[in-house]
Amino acid sequence: MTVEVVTLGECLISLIGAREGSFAETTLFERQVAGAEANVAVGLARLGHSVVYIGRVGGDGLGGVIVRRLRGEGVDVSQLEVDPGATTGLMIRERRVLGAAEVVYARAGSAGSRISPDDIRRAADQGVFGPGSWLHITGITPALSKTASEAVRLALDLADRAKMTVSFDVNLRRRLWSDEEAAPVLRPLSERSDIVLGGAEELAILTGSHASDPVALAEAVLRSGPRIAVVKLGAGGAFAHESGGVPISMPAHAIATVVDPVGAGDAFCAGFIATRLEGGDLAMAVRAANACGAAAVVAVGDLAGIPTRLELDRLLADNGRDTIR
Ligand code: KDG
Repeated sequence: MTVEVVTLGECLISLIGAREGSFAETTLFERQVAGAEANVAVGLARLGHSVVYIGRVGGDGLGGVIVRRLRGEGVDVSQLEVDPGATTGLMIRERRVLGAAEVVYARAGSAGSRISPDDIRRAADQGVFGPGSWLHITGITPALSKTASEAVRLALDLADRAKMTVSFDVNLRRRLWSDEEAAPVLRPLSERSDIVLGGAEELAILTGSHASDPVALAEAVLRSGPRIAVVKLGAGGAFAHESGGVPISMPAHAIATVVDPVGAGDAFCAGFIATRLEGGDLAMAVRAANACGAAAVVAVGDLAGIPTRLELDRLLADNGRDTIR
């Protein structure tokens, strides 16, 4: 099996408020597919790369929705197990135009949280971990359960052995664990990765640094082992530093309005990984990542805005035009 990217995690059903407003005022929710690593997988598939997703969904209709959606997007779901003993995890979220939108998880004991080293071994037996491939992990999976945390560590061991490139997106989820619980678990994962991506606050917690300045944060990441650090700055674009290289500060891809910010970081990772796989340098990768992140926030739902190859090429070539006639 030749695969460019392997990822693992929990894919969720996301119930998103159909209109802007608080939970108290929201009566209609739209059913969508979400989950950080699955979002990255879909992004990579849309950009033309082969990607295997390792995980578990419930033996309920909702698990079926996920399998069909990922398969339909071109993600290899041969390692996405349907677990009849558990239900599919849910993420319920309101949408707000003012202030932070609230998220409620219903995922404790979910099928996705039951991912274990056995799932990784099964995938490895199918030849999923091999030289030349890329492993993408996030800090969400280790928060889900002991077996999920072990699964991530085994995936890293196998990636090390196969000399795969490893990217790690911090994705701190405070509804799942505290900073004090997360930092000691995430730090060794980050230190063993080649590329670490995260928001400034996440990287400060990860590195134990008191800095908020992206330059200092990236340096702290590089000192701990990885060769590339990427600080995602949202509307401020991104800052990236590769050991021995010149640091890059890249403005965000301009957009008029943020419609739904959730999933932007995953689209960013997809654009970054895809460009590196295509031989692009750090600046090209960050530019594509910014464009993917911008595309993601102008549509409702994690997956809706992630660009296809054609859309990304247009965004990158776009000189401020608003219509293609
Ligand atoms: O990055 C978006 C994800 O946060 C969302 O899809 C759900 O993976 C998720 C999580 O655990 O928060």
